[in-house]
Amino acid sequence: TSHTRDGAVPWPPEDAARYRAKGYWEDKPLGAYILEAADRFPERTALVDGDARISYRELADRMDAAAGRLLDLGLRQDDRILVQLPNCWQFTVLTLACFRAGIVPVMALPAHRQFELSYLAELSESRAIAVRDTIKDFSHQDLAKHIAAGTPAMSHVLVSGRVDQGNVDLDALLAPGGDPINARKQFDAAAPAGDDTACFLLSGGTTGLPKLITRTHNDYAYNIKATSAVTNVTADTVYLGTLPVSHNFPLACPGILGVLFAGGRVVMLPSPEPGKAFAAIEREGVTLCTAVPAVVQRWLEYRQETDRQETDRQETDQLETLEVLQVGGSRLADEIARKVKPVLGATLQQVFGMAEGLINMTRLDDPEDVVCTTQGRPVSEADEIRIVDESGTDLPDGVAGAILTRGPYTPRGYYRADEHNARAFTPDGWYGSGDIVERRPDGNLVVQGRDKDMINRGGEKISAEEIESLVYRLDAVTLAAAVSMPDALLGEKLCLFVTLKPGTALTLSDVQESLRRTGVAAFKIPEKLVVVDEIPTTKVGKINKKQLREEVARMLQASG
Ligand code: J2J
Repeated sequence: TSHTRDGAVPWPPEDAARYRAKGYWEDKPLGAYILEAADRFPERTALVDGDARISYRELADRMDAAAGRLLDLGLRQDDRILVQLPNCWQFTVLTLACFRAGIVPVMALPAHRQFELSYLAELSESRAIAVRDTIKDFSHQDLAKHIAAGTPAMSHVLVSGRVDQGNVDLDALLAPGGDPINARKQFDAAAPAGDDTACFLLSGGTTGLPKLITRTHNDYAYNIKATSAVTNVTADTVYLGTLPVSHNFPLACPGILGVLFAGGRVVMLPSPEPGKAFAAIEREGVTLCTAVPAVVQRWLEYRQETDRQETDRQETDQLETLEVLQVGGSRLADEIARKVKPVLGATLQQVFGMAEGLINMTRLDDPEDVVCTTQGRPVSEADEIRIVDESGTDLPDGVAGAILTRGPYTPRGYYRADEHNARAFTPDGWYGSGDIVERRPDGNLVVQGRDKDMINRGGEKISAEEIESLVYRLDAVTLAAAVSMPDALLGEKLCLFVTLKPGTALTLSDVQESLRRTGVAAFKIPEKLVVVDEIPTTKVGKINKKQLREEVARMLQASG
């Protein structure tokens, strides 16, 4: 594989040429799509966040003005900004301004802490970090200052809210500018190329720390267009973004960006709490929303509860406008899937996607059996899929195996990760996601499991290896194994098995406290600890995680 100078892995030239010839890649930067929408619908509302309402004209104005101010700070094309913002209009405007200026946002999660942020800042050589001052009493501003102090390349801390001296006022940076026409000319002339990196997404993490995924303007634009077509996004679409929007799913599948490309309206909400989400759906006339299965379950329960209380449903149907509910990120149980239409009144669209590229979706007009029991099929005719056994031999339809994929929006390697790339990609560029999938004769995929060492906690991915390596910092621990345990709401939670040095003891709160001190995102902290005399191994001497998963499942069942 060849590498560009900055560590991103390009597509081979013959594939790139084919993707261009077919029109998948338009060599148009992401910001240009937004400006086209703004030209068509200047008066329409683009973005809603609480009391803030931003029209397309204002969005375009803010985008270019902010891009100019980023350059004024001394940032240049291909410089990176570590972005850690909650769901708010500032996230969207900053992301668009970065696209416009060719500056690359690194999509960190609000849940990340010192451990993840310092690693991401260093790997991406970020020159700036953007945060909200505080979220739920946690000072992201203090953490950001700390990260900046420890990252040689980082010279700017951008803060939305109460801004400490020495930091940059992000809200002011994102304000509309004085001369939109000139700003636009300037950025049109210096626009990033289609092959340039548009953003860094984070991998779900199968080994060690999360990898960075470089998404180019070309491939991400196509990702957005292809998913928008399948989900039928138009200028009349009203989208509610409730999942953390730095995730690929609510960002671009079709998500915020797809809806803004089309001239629709995006409503940003910081959490999917059903009371607030339903009220927002009613208030804004939301037509499309994205959820993980755990959120769907909460919505179903809430709805059934309020239905019992309301006698006159006609007048109080808060979800009347909701046409499509997209669900993915982890496996949606068939029996939950069957309730979506009858209880919420929206068409279910199952989505099996990954930040690494490939997106599968059920179609809006698929029969109920397909919608409720499969995770759909690729969104593009150019997505290539193979289902293979352990030796890499293709399997027939109906037999579950490991999924491999290639295509115009599935990059050929992680950023600066040669060693990992050699394992995650075949020599001819197929990406193995680690999911075990069955392809039905009708082409739809059913996710049966996975053979990667990851815990999927309600859609948030946790690398077992990452947690184990931190647990080994504890003196008492001789052997550690992080595995998933079943959870009724989240699907899976993290359970830690350990063996200890003779004469030592360890409690769950010891482990939790230690990880918290390390500054690890809260969702990665183990929720159960099992101290054992011996951890079982397989014939080849690896930890037998399957047996451990079964063991903890039995323990939970026995304890009711
Ligand atoms: C089972 N497992 C699933 C599903 C993802 C759209 C939707 C999801 C993601 C995402 C995304 C699943 N059933 N329906 O980026 O754009 C698991 C698989 C997969 C991994 C990818 C999008 N949908 N998964 O979840 O990068 O194991 O992307 O390989 O976070 O989530 O995780 P991530």
